[in-house]
Amino acid sequence: MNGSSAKSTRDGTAIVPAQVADAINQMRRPIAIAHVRPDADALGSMFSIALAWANDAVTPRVALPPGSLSQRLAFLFDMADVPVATSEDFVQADGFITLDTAKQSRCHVGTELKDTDWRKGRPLVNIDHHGTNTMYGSVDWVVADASSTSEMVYYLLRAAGKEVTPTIAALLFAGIQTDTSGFALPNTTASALRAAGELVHAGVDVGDLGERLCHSQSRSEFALLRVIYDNTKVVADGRIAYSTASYQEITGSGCTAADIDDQISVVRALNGVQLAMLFTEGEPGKTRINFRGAGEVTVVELAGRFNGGGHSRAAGALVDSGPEETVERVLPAAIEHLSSLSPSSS
Ligand SMILES: [Mn+2]
Repeated sequence: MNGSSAKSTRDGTAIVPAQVADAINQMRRPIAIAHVRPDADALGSMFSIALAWANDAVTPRVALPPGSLSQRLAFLFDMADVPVATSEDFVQADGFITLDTAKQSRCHVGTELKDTDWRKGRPLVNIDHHGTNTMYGSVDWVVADASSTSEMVYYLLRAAGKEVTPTIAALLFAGIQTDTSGFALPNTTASALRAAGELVHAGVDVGDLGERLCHSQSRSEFALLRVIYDNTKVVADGRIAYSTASYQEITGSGCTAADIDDQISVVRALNGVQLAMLFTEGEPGKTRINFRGAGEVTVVELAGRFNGGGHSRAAGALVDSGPEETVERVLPAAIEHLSSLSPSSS
């Protein structure tokens, strides 16, 4: 199955190709890797793989360069308590498992290794749910219809006969819950809900996890949201909304690039908005664009015009310009994209 995606159906995540567990089972010193600016799905799936495969003979590590964790998600790392890969571990590793990461250049291996050939021909199992995945693994398991990589990992653990401990269950549930925006997006399939239900059965404290994920905003995150509300603009007869946060505004709120996560939901929540965008300058002169589409409006093509990618209705891109200049370039493209999809009736 090298270089080819597993056949998927709308509810097909539970069909796990045997090659995936077989390839991981051959590793003794694997490193699990997720994407830069890891979200709960990236962290939950990465930590769970490392925990599930650890035993006396197998010593998995996770790639978690300094500064990776947002304030909000740091508790997932504390909960998992997994060993972090050192540069020596990258030398010693006999394989890699990448999670939730659409292309190899997005792998979060740290600045030291980023531009090197850290993989050095070793086996790499690529587990992901991004339709834009470039199939860069020696084994690729990509299910674009899966709600989350965490959902896929749940079915993988089940197929591989691994124990789903209460800790693993909580980590995977966090990934499914956040990637479905609290079971509220169209990717909330029966398969996702079944996985979530079985994870609750395995010991998730749903109330506690929800409290930590949804009701534990720091004052600095709150201050950043105020900026994003303030900067929101609505154009194209109310069909496009966007907001910005400059580097000064982000740091002025007491936040860092790691805290830019789901703030796009502020803009996306406006009634009538079909295409939402958020422009955040996490480091000076570099702007991350989050795109969200509602209903029939897909955004992955639009993100692709700026070298980005993702899911059909949730995508992102990173460009080398400040937010104002980026808005000037992207907004006309967004307006054109929307009118090509659904010509305005006016
Ligand atoms: Mn994901």
